[in-house]
Amino acid sequence: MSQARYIEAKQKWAEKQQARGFRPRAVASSDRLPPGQKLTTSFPVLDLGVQPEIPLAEWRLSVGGLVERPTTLTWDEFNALPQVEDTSDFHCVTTWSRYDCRWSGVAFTKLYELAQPKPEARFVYFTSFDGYSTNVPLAACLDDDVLVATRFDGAPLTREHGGPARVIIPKLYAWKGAKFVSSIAFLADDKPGFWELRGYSDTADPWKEERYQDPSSPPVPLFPNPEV
Ligand SMILES: Nc1nc2c(c(=O)[nH]1)N[C@H]1C(S)=C(S)[C@@H](COP(=O)(O)O)O[C@H]1N2
Ligand SMILES: [Mo]
Repeated sequence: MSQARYIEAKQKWAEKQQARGFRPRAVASSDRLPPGQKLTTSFPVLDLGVQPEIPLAEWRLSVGGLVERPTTLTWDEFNALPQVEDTSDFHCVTTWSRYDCRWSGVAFTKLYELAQPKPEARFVYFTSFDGYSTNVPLAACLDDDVLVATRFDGAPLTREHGGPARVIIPKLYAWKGAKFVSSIAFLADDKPGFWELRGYSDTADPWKEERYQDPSSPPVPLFPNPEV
């Protein structure tokens, strides 16, 4: 499927669910699997039809926006930061979940500490090398299981799963974790990302089944997303 048709199909799906008045299911299926999810042991690949190839010598991660110390890290500088490992479950909005994903990389809180966000910063906007973007409330990024991961299950992160580096936010649906991440911006106001502009939830809590925007809430302003 072409990229445009894939995006259109996924957007139509979200619109249909919204039009139907999608309502979260009341009960989780177990204490580990969020409601409406099915467990898989495979690891599906979801992207926009592009898996950008970024030579490590050219890779940069910029951390900026409302911060005291805007920073751009090279691959070597990034890898010289303290490394952490965390095992977490992965929940995709298209209803598959995968347990026990072992990620390692740099804790989001470490990047937060380096850049020193100003008190006005309340949202985080991630941008990727494939033109993807996603927005997350800052509070949700400050859990100690949130990482910019460069390794998965003990091996360097493959390109199909978002290498050289991707964001992992285990407590939210996986679209909130930008693969091929290139920049992290701290913002005062929320700014919808790629799927959030196309009907997906802003907050994306899998336990509350926040898959789509609530049709009764005001629509997200459809300003053109400059990254795409
Ligand atoms: N840059 C980028 N990040 C992305 C996506 C994407 O298309 N591009 N898809 C998101 C979605 S919808 C999911 S479910 C996960 C999929 O990660 P995986 O391909 O490693 O399973 O990445 C998320 N991050
Ligand atoms: Mo997804």
